[in-house]
Amino acid sequence: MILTTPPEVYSPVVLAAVNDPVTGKGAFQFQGRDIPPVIHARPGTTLHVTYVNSMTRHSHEQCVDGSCMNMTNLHFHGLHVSPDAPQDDVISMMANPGETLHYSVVIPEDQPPGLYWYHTHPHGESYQQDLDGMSGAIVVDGIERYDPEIRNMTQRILVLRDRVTSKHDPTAQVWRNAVEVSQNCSTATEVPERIFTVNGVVRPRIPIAPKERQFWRIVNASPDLYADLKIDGEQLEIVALDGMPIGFHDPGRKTEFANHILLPPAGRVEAIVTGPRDGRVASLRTQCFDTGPDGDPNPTMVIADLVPGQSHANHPEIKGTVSGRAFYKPVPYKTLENVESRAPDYTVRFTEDKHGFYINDRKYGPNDPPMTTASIGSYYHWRVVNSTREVHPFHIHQVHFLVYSRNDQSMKQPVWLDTVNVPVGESLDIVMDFTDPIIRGVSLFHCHLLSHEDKGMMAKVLFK
Ligand SMILES: [Cu+2]
Repeated sequence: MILTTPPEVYSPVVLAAVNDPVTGKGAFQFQGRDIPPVIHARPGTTLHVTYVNSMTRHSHEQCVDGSCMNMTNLHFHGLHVSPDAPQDDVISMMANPGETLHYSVVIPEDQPPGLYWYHTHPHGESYQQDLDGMSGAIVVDGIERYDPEIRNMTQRILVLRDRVTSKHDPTAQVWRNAVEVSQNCSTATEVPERIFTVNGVVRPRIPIAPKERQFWRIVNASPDLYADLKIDGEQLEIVALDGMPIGFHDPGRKTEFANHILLPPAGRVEAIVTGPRDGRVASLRTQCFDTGPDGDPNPTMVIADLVPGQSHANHPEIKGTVSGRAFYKPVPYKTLENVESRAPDYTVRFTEDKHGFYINDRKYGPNDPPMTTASIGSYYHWRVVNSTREVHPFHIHQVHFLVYSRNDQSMKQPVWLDTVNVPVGESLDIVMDFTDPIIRGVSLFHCHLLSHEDKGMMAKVLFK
């Protein structure tokens, strides 16, 4: 199948959570179809989303504490917005079946333009809902101001999700063959059961003419698969990571070439892709990723094929361009040096045992007080330590952070992200940007392997 683009919409959006009548799986319904839209937002506007929980009272799916309860809500991943209701609040805003939530999310004028995403975030049920595909892309318009060449390119939005190919499913091997799943390639010992889909399709074809340059915006919406993306014989020219143009804090940095890019669950990359010059078919693949001895298998597979051809057939209709100049936020060198060189202001330690998953030895409880407090207006030095035998992607709501040191070794090219993989047994040092008063309130940080989050690897932070 040729890759298709989901419907693209602006505020206001009406979205319903439903269950598939046959499989019982959760799904997002938009304008009568089970295809989650790409939500566009312009900086400086308010995004209104009416979210109707039309799921059944009784679920056939299993969540952490038995049958899922089908409660749900929305998280606007990566947006620098308020954590208070009716905005990006996943603690007190919760809809049981039959209830409706009304979101009005103020997107700041200086929100980095790029690719974000929305997904459900009910503690204890996040994993199953995300695995079922209750997620979608958000585009904050205006990225072409950071690289004007993008204006004239075909844009593609690729939402990577999962298809479960369990051993009990007779078609499982067919699917695994279709995407050329490798044998297990890491120290994880279980048999791989997942394959990636793109906008709901297994291994779509993406038309691109020889030497044509297209702008691809990719979100890894899987609850637990890593995507170490590469294209046969071609480099990715990276424009933005986790929604933030790489020059956002450093106007001197434009685009950067990479042979591959690791997207942990929730990670995004926006890159210029060039069609193979000799007109051959190339594939977008994920490479083997070793999740550690206690991790899940994460084998190589083909995600999509680049095929020679004209691209306008599935051209997105909405351009999403914004007039005016690009906004930059350089952080003074002295400020960064000061924050980076002092002892950590806060340390996050991931641990696990057979009873659960923990941050600083505590399992998350919805009624817990904040585990830490931060003063708005400052940069903070946080250290994230992984004391387990598997990887964990660290994510904090409301802000981006600068990853500058790994195991006490300064990184050559520090990078701003909102979700970062923390390797087995390692530590990362990061600079948190808590400068914007818009984030005031109680927010969350957690592991973005959503089954870990459901089992307790999450904590609250109070921004005051
Ligand atoms: Cu984890």
